[in-house]
Amino acid sequence: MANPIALITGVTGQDGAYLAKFLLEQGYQVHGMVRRSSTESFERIADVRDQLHLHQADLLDQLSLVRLIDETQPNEVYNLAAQSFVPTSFEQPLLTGEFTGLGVTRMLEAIRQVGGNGIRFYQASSSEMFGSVREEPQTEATPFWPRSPYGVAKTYGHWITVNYRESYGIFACSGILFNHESPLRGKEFVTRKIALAAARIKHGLQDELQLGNLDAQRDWGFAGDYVKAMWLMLQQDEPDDYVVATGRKHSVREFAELAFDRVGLDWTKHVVVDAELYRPADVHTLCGDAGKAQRVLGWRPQVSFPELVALMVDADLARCQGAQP
Ligand code: NAP
Ligand code: F7E
Repeated sequence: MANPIALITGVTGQDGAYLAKFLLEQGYQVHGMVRRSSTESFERIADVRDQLHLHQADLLDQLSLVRLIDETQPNEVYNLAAQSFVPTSFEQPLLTGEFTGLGVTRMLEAIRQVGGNGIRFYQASSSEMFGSVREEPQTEATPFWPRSPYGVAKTYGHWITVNYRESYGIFACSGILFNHESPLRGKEFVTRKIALAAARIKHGLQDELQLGNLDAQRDWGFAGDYVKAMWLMLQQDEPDDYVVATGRKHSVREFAELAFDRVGLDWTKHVVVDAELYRPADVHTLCGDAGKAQRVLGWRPQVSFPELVALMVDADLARCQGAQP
């Protein structure tokens, strides 16, 4: 039998890189959608780039998506591309709505027009949809109350995925993933920002780390574990929606304490709170119940919170070796 074909939008991002490597290991022919840029941003996929088929297209351009599906004829589409940074969504709410919200409809329409019902579709939904949480822990049945333009756009993307499944019989799944991190995480997200700063301070490259809301709590897992849940969703007999989480929450303060401990430093001597980094409306606490993913998919997270912090700090320590101030 021919190798299954997967198409990943957002292949240059954190999850795209982990998913591409995982699917290659499973024997897939992997296609990645990249947008045109004057400088390439392929660092995260550099080690597998020669095994990937990359195509230029953009979530804003319907025709490019139709052409992409037509050319690649995928069995599975993983829609990971989005404007994914919450603070930017307050600065650029319209663009975030276009990429992160309407972009999902454009992908689904391209599949419906070109691919019929044979293509399996994964939508990267987010715990940010729970926002001002109605209950704890959050499950697939917890009502949404998003607190940012990003969360609102993701909520739209979630429901349009459900709607295309119900209206047109597309095998469309929405993974409601809680925060997941790794050494490939973007430097602006709080975990990577802390890990990198702890490493740089240890190496004498900086002295201070400015953070916002230290009390915010998140259910943080490892991205390498979470991409397996995405794939498992598309291997089931029926499409459905799943929460993917560890079931444990920790504060930003705890993350900082552990990260600085890892390099033998006292975080209170280096972290400075900057009110500018507070959000117009923040999500104060998130904690997911992945019981359904465990029961139906047989999925469980493998990397614990202390292991995740250590993994990230150690990777940044290695990157900082020999760096100039
Ligand atoms: P990420 O590192 O920010 O990657 C986002 C990707 O989207 C990048 O490859 C980016 O390409 C691409 N992209 C953005 N706008 C695009 C456009 N207009 N056309 C084509 N590509 C575009 O995000 P991530 O952490 O890997 O997350 C993957 C997905 O899961 C996102 O949808 C995110 O919102 C969602 N999610 C993430 C988490 C998490 O904790 N990581 C949790 C829940 C849901 P460039 O390289 O060109 O910028
Ligand atoms: O913030 C607080 C901040 O930016 C986490 C995205 O992947 O996960 C991510 O969204 C918390 C917030 O992630 C700083 O106020 C304090 O409460 O790392 P973050 P996020 O907003 O939770 C969800 C699931 C997604 O779907 C998103 O795409 O940390 N915080 N001080 C800070 N946050 C940042 N970025 N920088 C700070 O200095």
